[in-house]
Amino acid sequence: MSKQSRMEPREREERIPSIVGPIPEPGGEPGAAEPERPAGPAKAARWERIPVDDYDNLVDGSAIEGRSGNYLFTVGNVGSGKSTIQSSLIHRLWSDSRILFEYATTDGNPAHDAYLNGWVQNIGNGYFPERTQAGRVREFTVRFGQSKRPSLALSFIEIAGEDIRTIVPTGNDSNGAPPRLNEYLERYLKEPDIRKRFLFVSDGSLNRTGAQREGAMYSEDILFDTLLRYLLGSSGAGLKRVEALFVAAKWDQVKSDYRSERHYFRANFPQTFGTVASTSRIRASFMPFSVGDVVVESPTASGGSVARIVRKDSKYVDTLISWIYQSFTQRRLVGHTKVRRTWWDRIKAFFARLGG
Ligand SMILES: Nc1nc2c(ncn2[C@@H]2O[C@H](COP(=O)(O)OP(=O)(O)OP(=O)(O)O)[C@@H](O)[C@H]2O)c(=O)[nH]1
Ligand SMILES: [Mg+2]
Repeated sequence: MSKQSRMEPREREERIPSIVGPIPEPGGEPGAAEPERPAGPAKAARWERIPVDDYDNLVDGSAIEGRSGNYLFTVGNVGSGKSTIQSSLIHRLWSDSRILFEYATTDGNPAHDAYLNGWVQNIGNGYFPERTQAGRVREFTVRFGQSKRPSLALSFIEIAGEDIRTIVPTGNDSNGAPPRLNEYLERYLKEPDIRKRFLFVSDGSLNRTGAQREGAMYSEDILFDTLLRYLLGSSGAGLKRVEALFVAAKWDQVKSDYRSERHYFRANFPQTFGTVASTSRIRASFMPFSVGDVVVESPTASGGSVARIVRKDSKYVDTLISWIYQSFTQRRLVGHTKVRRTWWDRIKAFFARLGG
């Protein structure tokens, strides 16, 4: 991919059907000033959120079989932060001048690029993505790399937590059918020519130490453990190996409760940890993630409150980019940190030495 193949901002802008403001310039420091807002009273100057959820680019299930390529599957509970991580990823790839980046969706539907433009624009203006609606699956492909590094075509799936957590038995599954993931997701996971990597997203705000944690405690652990068993099991996706990055999301809210992300995962994921440690078929890394500084603005016109990103922090998303790129290409992006063997990997090596 040459420098010339990078889409110019103007070209990207023209693809947006209902744009309400300029797209952040590529190369601008995230967290630094986003596009200048027009003068005038604060209320009038505020950019609207682009309603990308209305765009017509849903997976209809007719073309999943036979797919190939590099796919990142982001899983986690409802509201854990999956879409925020994915849109931060696209925003950062888009705006980091050290990276060559382009949209590479193959089916020619302009709504795909418009959707990603909407994400870039929304997060650039401090808006979190809308919560993903259950039953609506979207697929995207982007391509990124550097002039002296291979270009990575990366596909990913946007799916709601509701469609993932159905894998966990509830005890109320009265019809006798085993609990299942969203059907489309299952079909992607069973495609043999798709190279798969996984982000397991944990909601840090539910794992704050203290009283309110009790209700949620270990439910993510059960979800993650069930998913890992599904991915590896012969009655599930039947994968030979699982390469996963466990992400402690909303780290800004929880970091003062734990000495490190290592302590976070050790405290909250005993069952998942046991499964990871007991097999050499899972390669696990882990990291904290935060979009940056978040304020809750209230009340809104509807009486609720809304969270806004007031300063973006690129260090977490850069680590994520490093992991994705290294994991798929075995190469390192220039200027990005090297992803080291993690604590979980080391523990596994220790168990392996014991003959476990
Ligand atoms: N403080 C803080 N809040 C966050 C962060 N990421 C997400 N949130 C909050 O969590 C909410 C849910 O995040 P989403 O990214 O929509 O979560 P999701 O996993 O995609 O949710 P579903 O699509 O409903 O499954 C956001 O609207 C924010 O209010 C973060 O890094 N820091
Ligand atoms: Mg979502």
